[in-house]
Amino acid sequence: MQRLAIVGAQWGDEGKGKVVNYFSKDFEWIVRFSGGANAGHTIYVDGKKYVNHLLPSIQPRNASRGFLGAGMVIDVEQLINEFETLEADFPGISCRFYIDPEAFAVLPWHKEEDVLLETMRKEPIGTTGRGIGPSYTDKVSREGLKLYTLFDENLLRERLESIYHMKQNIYNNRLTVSPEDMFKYLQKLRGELERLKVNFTSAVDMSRVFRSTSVLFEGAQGVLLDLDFGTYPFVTSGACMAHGVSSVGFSTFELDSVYGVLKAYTTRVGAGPFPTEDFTETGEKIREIGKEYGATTGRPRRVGWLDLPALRYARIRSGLTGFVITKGDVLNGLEEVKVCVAYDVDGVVKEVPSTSYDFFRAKPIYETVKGWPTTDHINFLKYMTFIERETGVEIDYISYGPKTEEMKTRN
Ligand code: 2SA
Ligand code: MG
Repeated sequence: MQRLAIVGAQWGDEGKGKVVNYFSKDFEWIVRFSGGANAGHTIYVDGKKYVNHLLPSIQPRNASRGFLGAGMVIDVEQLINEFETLEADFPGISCRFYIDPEAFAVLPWHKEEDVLLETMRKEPIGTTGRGIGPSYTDKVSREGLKLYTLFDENLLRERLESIYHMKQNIYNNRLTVSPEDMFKYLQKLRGELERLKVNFTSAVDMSRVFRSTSVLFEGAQGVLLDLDFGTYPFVTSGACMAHGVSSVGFSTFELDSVYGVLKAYTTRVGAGPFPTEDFTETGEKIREIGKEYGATTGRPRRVGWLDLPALRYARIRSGLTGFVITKGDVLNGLEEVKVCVAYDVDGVVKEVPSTSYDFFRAKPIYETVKGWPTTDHINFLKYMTFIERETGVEIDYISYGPKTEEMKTRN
């Protein structure tokens, strides 16, 4: 396979990092195309755990390289921390990463704004506080700072003056740091990036390279958190579906496969509709066994049952061609497992929600299936067949533990 996109099929935290890491041995390039340091992608190398927030999940032991695409919003300070962590164990690894200079920077005030806006919302979204919403907002309202600005002192000063001028007008002169402080801060970060020998190369210059080799596109969060088609307004501000590869110059037609990573149950962190949420002891048990705590914020994740209408919606919206199922082992030993097969939306039974608004009104209609002692058991195989039949998408791979190698093909 030359080009594979891996996206979350639910509300994120399906185990994409691990799945990407598994496939990374077969790909020359691992590309993040959206989001920022809100993501938490966990990988293991020689038994040691690494949590990447910005860096693509390349396998340090292999030769693969990472690309951070223009659709991302990049907190440069956090990026340098991630490089330092990897450098400590894999000296020189930073020069295997390339960043599109068209990507936007998350600036310190974006993180402050993120936290402040949450306190002002009647219904807080439960953001990660990583400045994602405000930096995408600035991008769209044309007050953002592209990374190439960092490499031209005059341009950087000019842009900072313009952005300050605008912000001080909007916020009644409430910004306390000066453009000069921000200039010095960004110059310092630039120096660090140069010391680490990180490459800045645009997708335009990479076009031939990417088309002459194998590329794995690593999605962030999940389809139901996508800015356009997730459960708006309880979504993130980036593209969580395969169409996001357009920010790296690819059409979705150029992808050989789009794998949706699907957790055998469902979780969600942050506020917003979650039709199959379970508030009983079983839900708590699953949270503990599945270690369902935010990889970025440490927040307990909400837990619930598998939601087939949501998966069908994800399949259609994101053009999924296959599933990778994760964490079936977390449910080992449960006597019964509930599965939502349809929604009751204001008295109308729907197998697929028509719009994201249906998620807000949906009452789940459940079927109960028999549990399994291990994921090799016939009942888990039946569970997978049931999912395949009900969604029309085959499960191509099964992950049965957190380690990279704990993964097998379905057949
Ligand atoms: P934001 O910060 O603006 O992107 O938050 C908006 C919503 O998107 C959700 N979101 C996430 N959901 C699941 N996993 C994410 N990554 C971290 C993880 C989250 C964490 O791997 O666990 O540690 O809390 C992620 N990032 C954003 C967020 O909860 C809001 O609902
Ligand atoms: Mg996550």
